[in-house]
Amino acid sequence: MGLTLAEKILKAHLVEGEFKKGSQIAIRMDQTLTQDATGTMAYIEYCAMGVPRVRTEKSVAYIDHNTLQSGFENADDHRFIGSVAKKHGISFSRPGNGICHQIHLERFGAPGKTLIGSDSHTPTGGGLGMIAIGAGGLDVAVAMGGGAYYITYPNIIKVELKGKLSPWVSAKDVILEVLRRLSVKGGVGSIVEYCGEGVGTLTVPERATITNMGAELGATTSIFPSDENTLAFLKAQGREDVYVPLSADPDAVYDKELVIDLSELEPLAACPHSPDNVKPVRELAGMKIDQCCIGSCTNSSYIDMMKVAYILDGKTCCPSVSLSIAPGSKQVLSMISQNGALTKMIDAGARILESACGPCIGMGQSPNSKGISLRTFNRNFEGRSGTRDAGVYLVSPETAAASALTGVMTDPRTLGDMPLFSMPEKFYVNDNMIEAPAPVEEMDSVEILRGPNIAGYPETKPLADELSIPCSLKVGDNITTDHIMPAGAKILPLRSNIPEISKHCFTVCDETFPARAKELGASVVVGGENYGQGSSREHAALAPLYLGVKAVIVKSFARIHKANLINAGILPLTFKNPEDYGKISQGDNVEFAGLRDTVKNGGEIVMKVNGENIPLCLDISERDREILLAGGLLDYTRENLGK
Ligand code: MIC
Ligand code: SF4
Repeated sequence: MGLTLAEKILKAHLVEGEFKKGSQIAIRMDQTLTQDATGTMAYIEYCAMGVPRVRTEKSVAYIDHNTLQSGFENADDHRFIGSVAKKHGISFSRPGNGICHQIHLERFGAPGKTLIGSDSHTPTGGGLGMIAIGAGGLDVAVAMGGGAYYITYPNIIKVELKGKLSPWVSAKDVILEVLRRLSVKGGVGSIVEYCGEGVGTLTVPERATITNMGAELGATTSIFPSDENTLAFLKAQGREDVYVPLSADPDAVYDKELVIDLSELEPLAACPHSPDNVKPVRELAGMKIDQCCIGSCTNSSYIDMMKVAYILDGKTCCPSVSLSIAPGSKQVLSMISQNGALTKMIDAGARILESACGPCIGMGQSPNSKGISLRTFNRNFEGRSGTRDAGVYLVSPETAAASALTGVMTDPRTLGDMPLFSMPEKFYVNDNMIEAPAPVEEMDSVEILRGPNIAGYPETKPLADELSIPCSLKVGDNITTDHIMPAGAKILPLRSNIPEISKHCFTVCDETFPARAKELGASVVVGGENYGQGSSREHAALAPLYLGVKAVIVKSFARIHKANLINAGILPLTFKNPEDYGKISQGDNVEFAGLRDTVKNGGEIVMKVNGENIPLCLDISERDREILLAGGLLDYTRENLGK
């Protein structure tokens, strides 16, 4: 039986486990990436492990999230990360160099390699034919130390692309169509593998837009074959030496198949407040808008920017619309400045932002009250923009630029003929903002620069055998990590300080939660389906850990968040009978007995609430059981390094 492309790469990197569906496998990671909002914690954890130099082929630390320096905190974090990178063998991408995923695609990604990143959009690298997975900082720290990454052998979903995109329809519309069909839960436990004749019509940056937003499907990762377009991209980046052709075997077997005819697609938009709430732009046309934001790791490539500049050329954006543009990297910004495209944007009235995440993570550019914002980003969760009652629509750069001119949602197909936008034969390469690590003989003399806002890892304890504690919070379905641990300009600077950031935990749902949980000392949280979807931020587990949350009991979990809970030593439990969700209320006391034994040996966990026994499942691997017993991955790793 043939193998899928994903299976081929996983097999070549297998270090432990049986290569069969449902079993846990350990994968060697060739590369790692971190960004600054998750990076400080990841490097605090890495340092706690005591491995002097990273054991990967390539590790890169990017600064791209917390670039709004309205106090000393973010700048201190940048310096800390830079110094750790220099000491321990990690390349350091300085602030201003651009968004981690865009740069990694340009300068470091390579077909056939594995990459783990402390950011959920790490699968962007799948556009180059690599297995690129988002994870919590601690998993990335372990990978930097040479440890494997553990996943459940995934299902493989085949998406066959046919035909060719029509003018003004773009890669964003492809992934929005996949989201429309599969939903934000449709990719859980799966790798999405693209194939078919339509693949050859898409450039690497377009493929990367599609794999990037595979994160919104809940997928483990997404991947495209490596073909002549991959070679052309790598050649244009001066990196053709890393090219290898890769594709699935013709007789590969998939768990699920989907066919998308590219020529039938039309411009789409994900409506508030979920990336899978997708409608044709045509149906929304004429809706008054207040803001357009173009950029993010999804849509900030050179070609995206060239399309936008073409649409804006010689025009002025509508007086009632604020248009901001953040080119994805210094490479993209330099190129559009050299060829005059940037001038066209500036002339049209665009507000040019630094090459960074910016508004995507609520770092500025929050919309006006009840504002309608069109964004080329990947997430439109409630409140993420920084304005609680804003309505965010996720659209392609073409739709955003066309709408910025008219002031209403506009189908870009009304723009007339579309010229050919082709990938440059040579990208402008200048890696001067990527600092090399110190040579081995000098690393001891590199001092780690730690600012006063950088606190340590929260205290952990081995798993208790018995618990009798209250439910401090009950929430509903599709709770995102932006609900659990909000981001934005005010809260992000606290990412290195768990005691401080925990004061904002769950405040989107209930402002009184942090104080209540802290006072209770120990409690459980109850939730519905797809709990913890969205980002990889381990702070959504570390803040609850700090506040004394011992178990999270839900109908189902999103992958990265469940792993982060285990890493933090918090029990991730699911209701055996989903209707039991109704039997527990906030404030109820819950009791567990003989926990250590059941966690160790498997079997049903019983929770006693209101005199009734409620059966719960703990669907995790042997290793995860050991991690929970030890009190989290850091303790487990220390114990095992000791051995
Ligand atoms: C996001 O898009 O939500 C982030 C900010 O990039 C996160 C990481 C973080 O919270 O720092 C992600 O996607 O993992
Ligand atoms: Fe940055 Fe937004 Fe991409 Fe997250 S999704 S890495 S915040 S640009």
